[in-house]
Amino acid sequence: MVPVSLLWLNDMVKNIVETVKIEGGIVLKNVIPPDRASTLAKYVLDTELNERKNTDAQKKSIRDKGHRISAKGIGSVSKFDSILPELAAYLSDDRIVRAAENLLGVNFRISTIGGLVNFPGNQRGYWHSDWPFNQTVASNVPAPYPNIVMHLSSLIMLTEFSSVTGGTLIVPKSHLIPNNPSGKMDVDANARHPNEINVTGNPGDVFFYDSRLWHAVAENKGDAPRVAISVRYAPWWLNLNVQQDGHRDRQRIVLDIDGKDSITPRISQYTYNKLPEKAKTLFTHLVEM
Ligand SMILES: O=C(O)CCC(=O)C(=O)O
Repeated sequence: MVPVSLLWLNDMVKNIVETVKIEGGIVLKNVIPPDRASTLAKYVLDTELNERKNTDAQKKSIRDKGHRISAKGIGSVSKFDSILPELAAYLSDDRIVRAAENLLGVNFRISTIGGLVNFPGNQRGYWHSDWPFNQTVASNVPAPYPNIVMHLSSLIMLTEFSSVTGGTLIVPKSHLIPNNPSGKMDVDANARHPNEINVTGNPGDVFFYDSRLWHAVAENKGDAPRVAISVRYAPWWLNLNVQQDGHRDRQRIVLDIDGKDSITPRISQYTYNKLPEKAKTLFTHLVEM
């Protein structure tokens, strides 16, 4: 007989998969215990401050090439080595792994991890879909793209997401449109959308969505930073080399045309060895060679 807990998980995974397919995304509750979410938020805030000089220089160099990146009042983090074993345990939550496997197929893997700090009074961002559908990025899937789940995104909420704190703005069901406002289309990327809503949730919840879903940074009207970690998932067959520093695919497809890109840092063998066993396959391709 199948244990009741497995039946419950099967139903839950079915609901996640269906909701992502129909609505474009879903909030998964309590992926991280609230006290650990608050410790991880502190890590992201401290690391943002340490990395700020470098990050600002990188963003400036991208803007100097004429590309649009980020919005005023947004900080980011790219290094997670010291917290990766803990984070990886949450990322291999059964609900996420089973839903991602269902949507992307076996051997799916992590494409990027990034920390996000939206400071009070930050600027609203532009409507876009995530890589590889963001048309401002050199390594994009050109619109009109086919109706296939090709990449998944998630936002781990480390502080509260609400209409006050700047919970991400989304347009439900927009993942079914074969284009997004980061490219040429008849929708103003900077304007309010009649169907927009804020993603809401508590520290430790995760917004899990099809990367095609239109979304934008919302204004944080609160008095404390809104902190999140963005984690994205790719099927085994999607070329992630374009995000690898020093790889010839990145050189040809991105750098040779002065295109906009982003780099996914590699992880050390030492950090990889410390990851929980069930999370390792998500990271194997990122281990330093
Ligand atoms: O910080 C947010 O609410 C949205 C982040 C975002 O736009 C992204 O990760 O692409």
